[in-house]
Amino acid sequence: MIRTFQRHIVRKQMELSESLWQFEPCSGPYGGQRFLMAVPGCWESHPLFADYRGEGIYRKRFQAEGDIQIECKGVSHTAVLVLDGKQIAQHYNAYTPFLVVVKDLAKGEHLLEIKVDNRFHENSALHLPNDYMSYGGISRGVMVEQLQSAYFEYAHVKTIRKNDRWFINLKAAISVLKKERLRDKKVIAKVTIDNQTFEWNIRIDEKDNYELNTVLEMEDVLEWNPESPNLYQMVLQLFVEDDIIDDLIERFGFREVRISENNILLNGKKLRIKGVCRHEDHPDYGCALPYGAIYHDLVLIQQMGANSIRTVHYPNDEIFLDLCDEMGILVWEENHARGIEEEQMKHPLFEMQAENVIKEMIAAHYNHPSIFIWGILNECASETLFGRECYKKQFELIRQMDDTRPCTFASCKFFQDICFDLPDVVSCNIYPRWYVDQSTETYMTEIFDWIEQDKQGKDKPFLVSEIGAGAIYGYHNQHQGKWTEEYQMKALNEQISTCLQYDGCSGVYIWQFCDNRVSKEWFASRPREMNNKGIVDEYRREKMSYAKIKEIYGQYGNYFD
Ligand code: ADA
Repeated sequence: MIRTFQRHIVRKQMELSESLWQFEPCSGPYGGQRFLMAVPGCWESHPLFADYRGEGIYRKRFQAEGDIQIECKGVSHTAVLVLDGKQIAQHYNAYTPFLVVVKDLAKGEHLLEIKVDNRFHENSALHLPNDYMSYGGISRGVMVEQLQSAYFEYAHVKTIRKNDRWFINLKAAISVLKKERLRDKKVIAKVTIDNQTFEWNIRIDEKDNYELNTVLEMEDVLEWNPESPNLYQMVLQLFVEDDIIDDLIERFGFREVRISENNILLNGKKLRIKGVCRHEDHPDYGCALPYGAIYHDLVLIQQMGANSIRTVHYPNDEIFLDLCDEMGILVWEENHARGIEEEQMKHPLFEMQAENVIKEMIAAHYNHPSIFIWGILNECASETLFGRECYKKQFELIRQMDDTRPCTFASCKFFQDICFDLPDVVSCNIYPRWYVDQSTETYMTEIFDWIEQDKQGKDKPFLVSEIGAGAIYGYHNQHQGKWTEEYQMKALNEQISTCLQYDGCSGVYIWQFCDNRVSKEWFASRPREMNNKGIVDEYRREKMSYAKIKEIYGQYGNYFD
């Protein structure tokens, strides 16, 4: 499964995932042997490779002819694509999609090989030993699509609210593969939204790419919000004379996110965030959670009264985003980085790799109404001048690509941070009662006082982007000390209640939804090689905190007024 709705009726698609591929590890005790491996999936889900860090080759045969596009939604974490023995693409980073167009294939069977690498190699500036696991494998869907002489590359919909009227700004791109077949022909792209249609006449000349940019006013709009997540479809069809040669279906929602003074407004109302941070992680599936397991997480989260998820610390699978769109869950989506210090940010490939994640993330996820904010560079060197330059450049890039959403970063450098003037929303990761032996009230007051003095982040909305405490599922002791379920529950009770009542705080993200595996090269002080601050454990069994959070979140609505 690639998405939760059909994206093409005319364009022929073939999913290569949701099937077994041949897998050959390149090293280790099974190096050179062949196995069957589920795609999408992580090789860690196979008992023989539960701890394999290295390279592996996946192979799949398929039938095709002519011009095709191969899209990988995510390969963890470095991929080299080889088709019929010839390298056609290379991609770094587990968490963003990439595609390659291959022209003039002969009719018949073709062999796709994907060489995957999950080692922390010297060319990897973002995948590092860390407080989460960098798994190995083709962890998201793979699709082959048959292309005609021209096709839709993308369509982005921006919804604009002006004096209670709704407009959409549509940007779509067409790519031409065979100009000679289209020259002097009537080429029309037809866009249908609801019952409005718009036609765009294209004169094919020497160019390979054509861009449409138009604004349409929409009547009787049903807004998207967490209470009523109304979704609309936009159908794009490409005609040559009277034949339809390509199509693209996109889904979006009418909603506006705006910052006003120190509030985040959703369709004009002051939003209160009751959130959780969530890693894509499960002992049975690694980072490749199937649709049903993602849905299960979202139901647990929503039933607990949360209205938002922060995708720590990387962009998530589009199935997750589709479900959030449908279920009305607000998403803080962030680029890939966690705790990268100045020295590591100076890695010669850091800037390019981080920017690529931003570019691929925004291009692919632009239309999801659930995403209400972009986050970058969690807990990186925002206390240094070099770090500041990186934050600045990345925010500029985001704003250039998307001026409809605010942006932020989660800082742990407050009291030294020199970047709070850069984001639209100031966010801090805080751990009173866990790493810091202070009450939440005292700690929050110190931070607010510092922001007031520092002035850079003053008068901006403020979010607690992480707060929490560890607990091992089923662990109790007489004194209810750290790592017991009781301690976690007591700490979270105080932390969350304080944040939600704190004047000037727009909301809170609990660290974290479920326990997650950490890379063993990093494990630090983590029992079980897991980050145990989940309010459910890795199998989604509720710790005592879950019911407590449900009680607290249940007392607060989605808005401040
Ligand atoms: C950080 C970090 C998380 C996690 C957390 C913790 O704030 O952003 O990824 O490591 O701390 O559990 O300590």
